[in-house]
Amino acid sequence: MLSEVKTFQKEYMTQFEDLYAYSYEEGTDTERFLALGLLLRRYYGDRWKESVSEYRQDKKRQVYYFSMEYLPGRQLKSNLLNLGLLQTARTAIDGLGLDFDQIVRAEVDPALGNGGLGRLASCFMDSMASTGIAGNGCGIRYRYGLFKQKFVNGHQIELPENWLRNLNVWEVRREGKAVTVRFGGTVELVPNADNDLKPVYHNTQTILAVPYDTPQIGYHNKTVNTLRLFSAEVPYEDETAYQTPQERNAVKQITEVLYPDDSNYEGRLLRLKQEYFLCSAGIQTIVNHFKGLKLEWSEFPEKVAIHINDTHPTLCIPELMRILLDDEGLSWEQAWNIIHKTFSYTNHTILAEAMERWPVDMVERTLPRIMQIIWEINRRHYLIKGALYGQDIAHKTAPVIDGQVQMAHLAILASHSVNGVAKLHTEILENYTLRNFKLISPAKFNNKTNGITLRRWVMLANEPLSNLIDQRIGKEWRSSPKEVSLLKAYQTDKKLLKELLAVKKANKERFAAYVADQMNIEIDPNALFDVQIKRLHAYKRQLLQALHIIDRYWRIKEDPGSIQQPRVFIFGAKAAPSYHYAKEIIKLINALADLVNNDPEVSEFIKVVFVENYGVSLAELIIPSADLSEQISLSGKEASGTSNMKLMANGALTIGTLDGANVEIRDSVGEDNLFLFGLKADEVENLKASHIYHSADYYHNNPRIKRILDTLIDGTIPDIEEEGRDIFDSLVTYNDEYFLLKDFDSFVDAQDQADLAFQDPHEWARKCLLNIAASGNFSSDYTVLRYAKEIWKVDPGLHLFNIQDFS
Ligand code: 26V
Repeated sequence: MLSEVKTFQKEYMTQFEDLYAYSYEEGTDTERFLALGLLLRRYYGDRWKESVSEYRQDKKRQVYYFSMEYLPGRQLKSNLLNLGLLQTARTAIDGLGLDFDQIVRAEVDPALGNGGLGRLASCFMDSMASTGIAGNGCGIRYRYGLFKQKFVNGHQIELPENWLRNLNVWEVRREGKAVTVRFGGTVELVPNADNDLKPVYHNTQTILAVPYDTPQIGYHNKTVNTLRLFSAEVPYEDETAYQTPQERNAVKQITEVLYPDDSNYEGRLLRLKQEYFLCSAGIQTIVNHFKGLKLEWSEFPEKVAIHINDTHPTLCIPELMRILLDDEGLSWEQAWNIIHKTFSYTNHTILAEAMERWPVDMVERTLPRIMQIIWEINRRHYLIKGALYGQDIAHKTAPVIDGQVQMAHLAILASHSVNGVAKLHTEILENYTLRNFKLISPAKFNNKTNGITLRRWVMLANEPLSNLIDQRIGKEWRSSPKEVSLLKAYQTDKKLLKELLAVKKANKERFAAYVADQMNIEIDPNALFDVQIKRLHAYKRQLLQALHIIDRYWRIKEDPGSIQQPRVFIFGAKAAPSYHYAKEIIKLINALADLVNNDPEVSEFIKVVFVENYGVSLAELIIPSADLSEQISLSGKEASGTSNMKLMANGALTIGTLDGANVEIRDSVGEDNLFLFGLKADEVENLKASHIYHSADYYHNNPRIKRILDTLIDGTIPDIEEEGRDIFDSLVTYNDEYFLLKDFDSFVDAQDQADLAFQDPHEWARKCLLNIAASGNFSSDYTVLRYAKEIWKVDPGLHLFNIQDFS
């Protein structure tokens, strides 16, 4: 270790001086970070090369995970951990008189995603490498990530996120592997010498897709996979085609910025272009690789498994059809057969308003050949499925309905596997949302409950907890996550429970220091830290928590002493820029924070903290400090949730509805170790169908609710005239679409129980321990192993996993 540290220090100093021509002592933290990153490249370079060449030489079956979003977080510590170099690097860097943790924080956190879907993709990349699955990620190298969020007078303001302003040390530009992507123009089908129809293109625009590769390093194994992100550029040899700066800019526009997840999905031309750009570039890359293997086309599905993360990359399907038909001369039947064996699709949402649909004329204008292929898929669908199941079913499941391309329909029809992301979600898909598809192809449907990588979310985010676990049960849990359940045996071990509380306290102090420094708010680490961190959306019901805070406010005002347990309500959330209602909720919570935090009578018992610019790095700071995990979506709406798993793994107790993966969390940790409340999914459906819910009755008949809602419009909360009125109306006048008022009393009861439970630290710590012990079940290592076995049919590499572990 000592000589390793010395070598590392020497190499680091040389690396720094080579790069900047002065000593590391004079550098900035960013420079120190960049030198460290560049040094690391030498440590994984060989393994990366070997993994890639092994996959090629052995003609290994590979997975290609297509996602419009990735949220990898900072990569320095993660790469060091997986390489087994974390302690060496820390000792070496600190030994040079630098601050390792400060240097770590100088890395930018790439916000190339909106939320759960993007973070899941990154957990999967880490887990595929760590379980030795030959998995590649395909995505877009957005020039600007998701906007940077600022609060001005409590309102969300969006600023551009220029994440590439410094060198990105992890990526490698591979210009030599660039491919071209065609847009627009017209296409004519002309018979060739064999009398086959071949497309002839006129006036198309050609754009270069340049790949940037980032290594995905496996944990303590030899695997280094690749995340390939494509950037749109003007083709070098075709520069004359883009003469004006406007024309050249239009090309770069395609990968300029990530689209925010909007409450009401609206097809936008640029988004369609982005999606096709990713699909075409990725599929061409796969085809090029496959052609290098010199195999028959019929062997394509044996070598390639393509997974599409939600419907966003669905155009991969017609794009591969296009290449097989037009460039490779396969028949429709041969090509479709290959498609079907190759593709699988994950659904991440059942919200109807988020479903992707594209107007046929827009697709026609932008991607004329692709639209022809979609029409042919549609024609054959009616022919075959109509004959088998009748025209009504064929119509309801068609790829094109009412002049709109239905992305989900296309994805489901073409794929051999369609999965939901938690048990309840999959059941809802099968029985309601996608029931007609289940009818025509029952065997396609399956569930794969989401997971999280414990490496990032426990080992890196919560080193003190990880060390404590090591001390008790050894280190096996680090490569075999279910072994964390051995902790269960210690649930009555007073010493351990005390240590657990001490770790939590230290993490709370660390977050409190951040809040004091960044927001100038003092929070007490002895208070209960109550955390809700996720995209801002009406169905996730951040507003329910806001109403609960107002309730506490009045309880304290009216009867000081009625609330005994001090709490800090912590929020982190971004709202899509055009999602007006979500932004109003942000303003309400910020205004409420002003009211509560500045009222000495109240602030002793309630503090409200809405952190700015929530993302992966902030999550890593907040989650280890949480006591209570808010998972309070309206039952049936949250596909899975993954912050529920991260919080549980860090010893927070869940308060939640039986929604998404909360159901599995309940099953594995036991009903006594979380706080459940509210309507169940079937009760929500029945209530909706019966039309008997009148939210105004709750307002008029429940004095507590009336009091709270009046607070929104009577000036108690400063500066929310408009927002308060709109929110009031949504709950009273527009019948409370997400049943907040219906669930309110049961929510507050559960919150009061949580208060009570928190007052017995020993018992609370025992429940924390049981949550941590159950969290191994939610390792994304198991999730990807299930995908590998049941969907992708790929073998994990040599690794430490026991096959029983994930069955
Ligand atoms: C939606 C849309 C709508 C169309 C325009 C572009 C766009 C981009 C992103 C999104 C995000 C919605 C999908 C999503 O993040 N779903 C979440 O996926 C998590 C991982 O499976 C899951 O845990 C969450 O419950 C689910 O909301």
